[in-house]
Amino acid sequence: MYVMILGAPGSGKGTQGKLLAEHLGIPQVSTGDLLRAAVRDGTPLGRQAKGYMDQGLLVPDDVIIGLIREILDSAGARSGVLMDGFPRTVPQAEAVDRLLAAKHAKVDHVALLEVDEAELVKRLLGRAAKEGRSDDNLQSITQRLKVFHEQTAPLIAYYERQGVVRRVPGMGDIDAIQQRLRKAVAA
Ligand code: B4P
Repeated sequence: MYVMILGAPGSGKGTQGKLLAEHLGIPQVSTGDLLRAAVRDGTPLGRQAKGYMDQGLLVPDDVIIGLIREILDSAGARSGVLMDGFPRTVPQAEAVDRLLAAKHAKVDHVALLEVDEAELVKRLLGRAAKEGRSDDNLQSITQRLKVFHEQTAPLIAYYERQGVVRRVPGMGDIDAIQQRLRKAVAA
């Protein structure tokens, strides 16, 4: 099963994705986590990505598509993956479709977490206070929300044409949201 969690920064992709992947028995893969690990380890990928991430910009598609290919070709991904934070642009989505088609697979569900903008900012500033992630500051958060509306939101129409979008209200209690998500991908 190939499931994608789509939502604005702070919508709960990472939080909910982890729980949903455990429930479905498939690995959760987050491009954000992989990029942050690469930055921490000072790899060539990390050195390329850091400036974009800190400014709240997307890392260029050609870099990410190589990473997505590695993820989908990995042994752990054979029976499915929960995609957290990717694809984030239409070219990335087209690449995912091509790579899955080569395995006679497709994206089964796109769970769209819907959260008010004021709540998104509140959550990310809350995480900044706790974890100090370098892109959780007001300037970068504002930029990430703009990037979401301009570059990632068009994916909703892209996947609606495939009939796989499941809209899930993402406000409120983490467990309640998880129950809604489980129902949405079981339908
Ligand atoms: P990501 O790591 O994907 O970061 P994110 O959008 O901020 O979401 P995240 O999953 O971390 O947070 P969540 O909503 O779960 O990307 C970071 C950067 O990496 C991007 O800006 C970009 O530069 C780069 N990147 C990643 N993937 C890319 C791609 N495919 N292409 C190009 N560039 C890419 O949680 C946020 C906070 O809310 C947490 O503190 C959490 O505890 C809290 N929270 C969650 N649910 C809650 C709830 N129900 N109530 C209260 N708080 C809640």
